[in-house]
Amino acid sequence: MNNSAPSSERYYLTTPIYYVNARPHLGHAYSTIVCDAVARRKRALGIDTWFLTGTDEHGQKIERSAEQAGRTPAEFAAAISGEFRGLWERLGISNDDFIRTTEERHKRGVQKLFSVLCERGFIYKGSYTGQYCVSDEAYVDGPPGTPCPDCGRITETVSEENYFFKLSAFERKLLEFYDANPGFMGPESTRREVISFVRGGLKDLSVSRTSFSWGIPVPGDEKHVIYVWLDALANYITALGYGSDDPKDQARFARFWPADMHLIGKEISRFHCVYWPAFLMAAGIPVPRSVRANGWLLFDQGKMSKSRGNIVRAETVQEVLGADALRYFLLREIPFGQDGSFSFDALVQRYNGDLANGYGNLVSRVVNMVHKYFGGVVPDASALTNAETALRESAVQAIGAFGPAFDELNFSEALKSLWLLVAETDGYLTANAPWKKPPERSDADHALLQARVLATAAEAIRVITGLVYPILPDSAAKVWRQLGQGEIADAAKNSFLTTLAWGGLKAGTKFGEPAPLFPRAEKDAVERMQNIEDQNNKSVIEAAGGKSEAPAAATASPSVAPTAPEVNAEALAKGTLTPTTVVPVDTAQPIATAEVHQVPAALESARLSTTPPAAPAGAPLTPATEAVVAEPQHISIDDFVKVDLRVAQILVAERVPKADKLLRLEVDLGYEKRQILAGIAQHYEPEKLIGRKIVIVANLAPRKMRGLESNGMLLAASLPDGAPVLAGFLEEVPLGARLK
Ligand code: ME8
Repeated sequence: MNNSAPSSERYYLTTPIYYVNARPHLGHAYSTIVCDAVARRKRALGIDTWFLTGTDEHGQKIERSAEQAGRTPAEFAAAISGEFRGLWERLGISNDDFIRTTEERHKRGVQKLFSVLCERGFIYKGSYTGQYCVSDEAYVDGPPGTPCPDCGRITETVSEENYFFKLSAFERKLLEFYDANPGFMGPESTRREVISFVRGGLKDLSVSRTSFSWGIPVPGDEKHVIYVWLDALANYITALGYGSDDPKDQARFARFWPADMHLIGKEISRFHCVYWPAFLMAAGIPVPRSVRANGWLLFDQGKMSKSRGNIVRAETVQEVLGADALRYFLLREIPFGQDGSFSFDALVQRYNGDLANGYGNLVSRVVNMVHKYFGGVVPDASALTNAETALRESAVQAIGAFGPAFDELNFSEALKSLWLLVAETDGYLTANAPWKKPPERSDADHALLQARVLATAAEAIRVITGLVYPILPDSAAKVWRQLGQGEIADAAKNSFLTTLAWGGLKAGTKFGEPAPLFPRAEKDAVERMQNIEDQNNKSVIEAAGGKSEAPAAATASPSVAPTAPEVNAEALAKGTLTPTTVVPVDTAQPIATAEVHQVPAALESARLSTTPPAAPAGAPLTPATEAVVAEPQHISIDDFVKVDLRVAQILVAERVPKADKLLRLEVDLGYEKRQILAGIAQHYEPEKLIGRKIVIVANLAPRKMRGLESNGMLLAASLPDGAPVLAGFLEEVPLGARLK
């Protein structure tokens, strides 16, 4: 099946295309940096490389995010896609193409793929009633109310007439394929999971939707849009030119397909290792050569993700320590394929230890001494001793070990072994101390030693720098210049890694000027990064008019995943919050709110929740009190509309074991059902709540409490004693109605 140009001649690699429902964070940067490092090494090995990334812009999730932000899906997608593109430029990512699934070239290719699947008899029309997770854009087996196995959100029941893909016909074929191609997917845990999923049986897959329109229409039946995963996966071929009549596109497709590696996060293995090869087999297109799944970057104990709100932005690290520091940390710290924790402390520790004090310091010492003792010209290293031979052997070993480890994506091992060479070179330098002339050594002997030691150490640095270039491209470029080697990007174009060997640094080479590489991070570096993140979060919160845990879709206006006010627990405990403060009910704290009929006022006061109260705790809610509290900290109407207040009906209400204050509610918004946790258990009997219509903040970032996810918060007035009174309506209101 894989019969195009062999990998030794060309290499095509891809990142996932990222959803545009929120701004990029370190998790996205991680996968993209891995691909960038691989692409750079391949190019420097003289391999014709094509590196693709892009954004996934269709589907119900994006349509809803756009609606919540008060934008059209197209505007919303363009803004966030721009954020991704801008970040990759800023980080110096060397992608050859960036595909947006809203582009015409993609639409054309997807429609062609769909038509080919129809023509070849793998698509038929049927009807589907089942569960769907909008967040993961995935079908889920189980009865109504089943939570999504991936994200835990309550699935929605969809009942539609759909087109189906005959996935069931590929069960055996896929298993045979995995068997015949053991290198197709990795790491081993992914391989095992995928195989057991397929062995569990494959059902036909619904590949169109009719209940929303933000997608690519099914050719000839435009009320259907193509299932977002079929649409998204096809980016890997449409970006190359699949579906185009232009001979240039056709040539690119013929040259680079099948892909050598789809690099993905482990949670989307099923789509890449099951659906994607099945679609391709059905269409008669070669399947990719490999899929590799990175583990998750964890932060504050959980997967870093926009929905959890526990993100760190790559820009923050870049601003304080530089992009190379981030690349080094991610690739050195996390054994590829495993989950790994990110923390500012660990980052700074690695930066100072390995880069500032390690490699950076070594380069600076040697380059400065070559300038000081030899006028910046590499001396002739004659009369070598055992020490030079030993260092040379270590370098030769490093050259031999680094490539295979890197090519297996064992970046951490590759770097670890290369840093042994850094340490050895450092030790060699210290042992020979070319800066110190003992009195018994003649000037001539000392000059010989200096020449030998500095030329040898500089050569070791050249080897280290050449090898590490794909991981530290900016720093390697600086060192290459300082070593008088010119532009490393040009060297990469000339495939310098194919000939990197000991002995390349010639005597007489003129060094460039010394320049700082990795200035030591001072004690405040962690704090500075935290402050930048806090500042960023604060601006999100201010934009949303409250306190939030969900900074994901930060400041740029269209990207804001609107947030809602949250309890100021400390103030509450001290009894310092006034009754006009809106607080979430999901925090198991007393609730307070202004009258719900005046939602803007409620929100306004939420914004005030962090301001010192003017009224004593428990003071009766009077207009006068409100007037004092309501100092003129106004939010604009634009801020207000970001908060999506909706009418919902309680379907299920039950106590949460071992949590006195919490109720677990399942609520129906008309357009979807979801789970909310509310801190009202001491004031409401669960059974009496069933059927009741309430008001919820529908676009609050999900959060976990007692292991359960809460998707929104309900609004209630807080009586002076802290008892909540749920907001409701005197007239009939339809489910899902928006309060505005
Ligand atoms: O899934 N740790 O897009 P997405 C490691 N559009 N990697 C992470 C990460 C984390 N905490 N968070 C995100 C989609 N990633 C689909 C893909 S492809 C045809 C369609 C990375 O925006 C990782 O690569 O949710 C993960 O698979 C991807 O971002 C998910 O991005």
